[in-house]
Amino acid sequence: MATSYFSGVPNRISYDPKAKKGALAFKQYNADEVVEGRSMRDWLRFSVCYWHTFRGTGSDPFGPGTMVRPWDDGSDSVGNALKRVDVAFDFIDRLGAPYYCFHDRDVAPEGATLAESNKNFDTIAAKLKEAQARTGIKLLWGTANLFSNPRFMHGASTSCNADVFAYSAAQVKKAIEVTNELGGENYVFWGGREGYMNLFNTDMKRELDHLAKFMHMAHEHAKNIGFKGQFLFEPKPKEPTKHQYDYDAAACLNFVRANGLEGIVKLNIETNHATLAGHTMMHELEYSSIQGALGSIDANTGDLLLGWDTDQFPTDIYLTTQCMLVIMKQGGLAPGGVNFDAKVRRESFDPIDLFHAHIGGMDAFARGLKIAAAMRKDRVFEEIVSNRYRSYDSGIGQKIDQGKTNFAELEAYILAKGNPDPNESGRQEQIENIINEYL
Ligand code: XLS
Ligand code: NI
Ligand code: NI
Repeated sequence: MATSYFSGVPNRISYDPKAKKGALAFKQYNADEVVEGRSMRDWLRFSVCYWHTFRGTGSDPFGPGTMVRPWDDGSDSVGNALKRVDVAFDFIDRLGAPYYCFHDRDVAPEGATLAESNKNFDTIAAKLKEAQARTGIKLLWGTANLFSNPRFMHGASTSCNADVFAYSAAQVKKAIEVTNELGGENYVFWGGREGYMNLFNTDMKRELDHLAKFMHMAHEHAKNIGFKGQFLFEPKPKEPTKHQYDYDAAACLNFVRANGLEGIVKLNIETNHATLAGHTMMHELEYSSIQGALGSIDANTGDLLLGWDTDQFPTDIYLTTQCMLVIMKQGGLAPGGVNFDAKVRRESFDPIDLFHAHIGGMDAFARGLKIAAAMRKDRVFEEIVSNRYRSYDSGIGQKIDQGKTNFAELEAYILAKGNPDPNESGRQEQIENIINEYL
């Protein structure tokens, strides 16, 4: 159902590499084009996020919102929320993105009580369900906003206030149920304020224990209602708290293992969060992937000159190529996807900017996909890497790899040999040049 708010935008953004520069057309993303035996649509599984795209106002710590959104009356009424669903689905449909994501409170207004909030959520969910059926757009993941309301000032499941823990459980219970009702393929836990501001007033052990209990109860409830979606933790090191417990992939996976959540929770890795943690996106992806825990990604990028989570749209082909190399190596992300947890900048206030932003992000990822596929076809890194570790393919190296040696044998080996074989160059500059030949 086309609304009147995007006049001048085609009903469906097309793949048209010859369109003029800056046109509302994809130059790289051709949904049906097959890359390594799979369509681009299926490799990339793009998702539009409701919070930034339909609720973002452009406010920042220094000033109020700037966005011009003629369909939105600015109120937190159910009527306004219902109207927003029509506009959101019109937008996503024109874009041709197969998925969307939301927090409970993005789509439906919070009421005076939890019962009222749940009622609002049900009203909007019915409309979302109808819009999904009409357009074929699907829910990649749902989540709960456990950080905006002042009740969450000390955290949600890690709050010092047991009633807030209970409230959070009730809210997540409902959010999982609605996600299930809408056929959501995943459910995300981003620990909004699960962390601390001050260690002197914090019982860290107790808080982490509560977080683990919360996750087990969430899993139990999901099982009870037959929710088949994947649970995902979204690591972030700081902001809003000074130290979030889900700091990075390593901290999350340690928590998962320490609390018997293996096989229950995977990770949703976000670029800007990786940067804030002092990692590259590629590091976080690789680190989770090698442990079978890379479930989905929040595709955005930070600004290295601004210290916060600016959540800009990804346009850097080098970055998207790195992402796709790791994603392709593990055979894709499904049931996860590439969610644009990204917002237009405050100065880009027109509705049309939302299209330019998403088209740019989708094209950047499509181009990254094609570049990664070309590199994989030539087996560039595969050969470099296997050659680099070839000393482990036979002899003493093979014994080490197979766990068939010990310190005494290794000592005898090296004493007899005198010195290790000489090292070889890492050839980093050459590798960087090779990468540029593909870009
Ligand atoms: C905030 C997070 C958030 C999650 C969903 O920094 O990225 O938007 O993706 O709660
Ligand atoms: Ni995110
Ligand atoms: Ni973020």
